[in-house]
Amino acid sequence: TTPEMPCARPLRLDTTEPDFATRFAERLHWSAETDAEIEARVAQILADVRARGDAAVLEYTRRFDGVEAASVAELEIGPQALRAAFEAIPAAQRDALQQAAARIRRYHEAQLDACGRSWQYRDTDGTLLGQKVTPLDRVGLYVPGGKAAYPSSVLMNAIPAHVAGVPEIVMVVPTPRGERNPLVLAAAHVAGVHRAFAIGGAQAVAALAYGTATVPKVDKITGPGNAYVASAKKHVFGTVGIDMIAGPSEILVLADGTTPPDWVAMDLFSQAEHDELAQSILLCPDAAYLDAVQAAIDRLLPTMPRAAIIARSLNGRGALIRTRSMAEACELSNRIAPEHLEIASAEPQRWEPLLRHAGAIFLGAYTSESLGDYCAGPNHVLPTSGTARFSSPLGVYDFQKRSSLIAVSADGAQTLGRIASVLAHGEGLTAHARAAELRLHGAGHPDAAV
Ligand code: HSO
Ligand code: ZN
Repeated sequence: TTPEMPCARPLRLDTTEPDFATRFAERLHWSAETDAEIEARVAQILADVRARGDAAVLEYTRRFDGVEAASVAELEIGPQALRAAFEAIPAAQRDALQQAAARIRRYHEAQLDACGRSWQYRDTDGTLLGQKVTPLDRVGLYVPGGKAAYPSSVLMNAIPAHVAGVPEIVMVVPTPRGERNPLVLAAAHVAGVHRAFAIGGAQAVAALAYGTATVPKVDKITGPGNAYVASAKKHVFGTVGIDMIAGPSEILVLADGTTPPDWVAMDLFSQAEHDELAQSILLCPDAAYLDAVQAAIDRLLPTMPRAAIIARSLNGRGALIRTRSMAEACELSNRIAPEHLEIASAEPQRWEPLLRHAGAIFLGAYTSESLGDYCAGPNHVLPTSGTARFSSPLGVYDFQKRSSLIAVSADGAQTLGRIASVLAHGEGLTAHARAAELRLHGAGHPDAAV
């Protein structure tokens, strides 16, 4: 007997139905439930690593990953080992990694030029104002182990850090039973990771956040992870910076019916195959086109190795929605603020100006999200669960910080001093007022008669 082939029937909705709003809201709903038990265990691991450093990291690594080591130093994967991993993978994979890395680097260099540089201007009285942009000193990159390990995510996290000028990128990756993922190590080599450790989980996050004798303390931790890692990152936030805590991945396709239905079906699958909680939504004004995509889903699903996950994702969270028009589809998309937004249209440029909230916008039938996931150049770490309303893709700016620069001239101190003095008196802060007034000509200047 062959195992039963799953079938995928995303919810069919129509914006003209009276109960559309409710049914749509139900389908969108997702909440990051925090599991109290996970929180408690993570808090304990963090405290333990903070108190006992390497010894605690070793113990948890033995317990959770089944890796025996005499010291954390033994768990370091040196630059030679990263290079060796790169050299051992097939040439086609080496090439693909390098070409993807070059494109991702180029994109993030453009980002650095456009919005990652220091700037300043001068008032007419000579006062200089500006902002100085500097890279973080050291960042930690968390890479999940096992099935969830994506070499492409190593590139997407490490390259912007590198382009930002971060001098030390420290990667941690769990190696359950000592199994190292060669592609992850090869990607680390290509992306310019400086140090790597075969540790993971909350204990690795703690080691990076607090530092141990062997693992250096970093200033920020980025990268995806399971519930324990997410909880650990939330806990250490404040001690170090963190990137966003991502929810399940999502794609929204806006279709005008001109893209082959198979292409759209496969793009919905490619999101769904990540995770049964992933969300794939198609919006189109043409009901016959939605039928054609459903037919493509039915025909293509049995050919997919991950059919079971795809089916669970599409049945549980997917939707094919008929809208009154493309304009209405754009409005709906803005309300969702999807992580990935494909405009599967013959005139993507016509709709793009209407689309305000999305992590990444993919224009035209040829722009599959998949190309963006790996190698187009933009980052694939994107805001999920509607957070694209207020946040942005991971970028060079996440590995930089800004300092204000102020250099007041003697003339400038006259104008600014009078303003500051008035406001300081208004706030009842006399030292502030005096500090400004002392610098007024004829007041407290060392050359002036008192
Ligand atoms: N779509 C994922 C990224 C990814 N896809 C990695 C394949 N590998 C989240 O943007
Ligand atoms: Zn993907």
